[in-house]
Amino acid sequence: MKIKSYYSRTVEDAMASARQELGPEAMLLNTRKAPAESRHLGEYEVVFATLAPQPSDEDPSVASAAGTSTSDRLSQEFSELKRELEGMRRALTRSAYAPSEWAGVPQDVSDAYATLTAAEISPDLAREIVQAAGARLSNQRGSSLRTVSRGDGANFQRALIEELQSRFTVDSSLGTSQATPRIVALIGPPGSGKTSTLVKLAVNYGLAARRGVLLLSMDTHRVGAADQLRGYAAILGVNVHVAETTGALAQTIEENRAKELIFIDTPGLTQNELDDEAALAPFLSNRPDIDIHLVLPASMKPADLTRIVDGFGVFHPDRLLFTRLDETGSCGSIFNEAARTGKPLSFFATGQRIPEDLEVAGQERLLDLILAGQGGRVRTAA
Ligand SMILES: Nc1nc2c(ncn2[C@@H]2O[C@H](COP(=O)(O)OP(=O)(O)OP(=O)(O)O)[C@@H](O)[C@H]2O)c(=O)[nH]1
Ligand SMILES: [Mg+2]
Repeated sequence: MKIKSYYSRTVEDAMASARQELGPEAMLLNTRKAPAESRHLGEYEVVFATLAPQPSDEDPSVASAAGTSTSDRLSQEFSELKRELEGMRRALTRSAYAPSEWAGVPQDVSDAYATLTAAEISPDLAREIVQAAGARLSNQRGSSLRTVSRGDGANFQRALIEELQSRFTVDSSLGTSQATPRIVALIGPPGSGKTSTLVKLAVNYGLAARRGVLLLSMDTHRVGAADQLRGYAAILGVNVHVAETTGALAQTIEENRAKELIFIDTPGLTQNELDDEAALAPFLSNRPDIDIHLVLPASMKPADLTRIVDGFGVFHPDRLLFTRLDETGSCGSIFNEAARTGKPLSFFATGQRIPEDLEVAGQERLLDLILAGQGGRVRTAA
């Protein structure tokens, strides 16, 4: 294997030289700002590996980092690779932005775009946010990002946080009014974490506060689904009812008006099954006293998530509740959906432990997760 570095004014130019010389099979190992000692060769360095040895290059802008390939050399390259991974991700994302749009734009601004897209905030939304943050800073809507002066880094980042915060809301109250019983239904795709989150909520907001709690299961689809809830209920010493029909559900609610909190578990529905559930969606969405939380895995691909959120629109969910935050490093899709739908975020589930792995959804928490890609340089304002 041969490892070779290419230097140029931009990442794109360096990559073009490498591809031209090494061909399409060459593997990109690293992209970074060139270290000070080799900055004279070009501002950016891209490192490629090829299996076949390549003829040496006379071009002074191209420096060979190969030499005889020893294991020391390789391990050095790989530890370097690890350290530079975050920088590479940002540099590559930055290079996805149209060069004409970026020309003259300060690094803080392009870094912000890179961080947002690396967190999987959709590119269009990320661009809009970065532009709006620039406009916020200069207080002129539609003004160019180039008007953000280079010394404005901290102010720009503050404007960025304000802009992000202005685009989504959080609300972790349970129920649609303070009147009791407060009734909460969890809906969502199969396996998204509805039942376990429902139990976490029942423990944290019912049992821990010594409130009268009733668990209701509409999940008669899957073999053993209601038993799963019964099992938890038995451990917790809480009542559980299984309702086969929406009529039975309504009746059980009426019979339990003395309870303070009623949690309704529903079957996990695929896109195809959404249409089959003719009765459940209109029933829930026509009951203003039922607070409907759409339970979604944060680890899902953004496009799939959008499709699922749209599919569950027939239920008119009141809030979005995200699970599996522990399983993903990119929480931008939570932001995408909260911003796109305007629905408040209610809770975050962060693991399998019941009842511990549940948090109220916090604006600052989500921004921390999204901006963590900036290596801690951007923190949410205290
Ligand atoms: N890592 C992780 N696992 C979770 C989280 N929430 C739930 N799970 C796990 O996901 C699996 C499915 O959880 P359930 O609560 O049964 O999901 P569900 O939405 O009720 O599933 P269906 O009723 O089949 O649609 C279980 O193994 C849970 O322990 C979370 O926040 N993080
Ligand atoms: Mg379930």
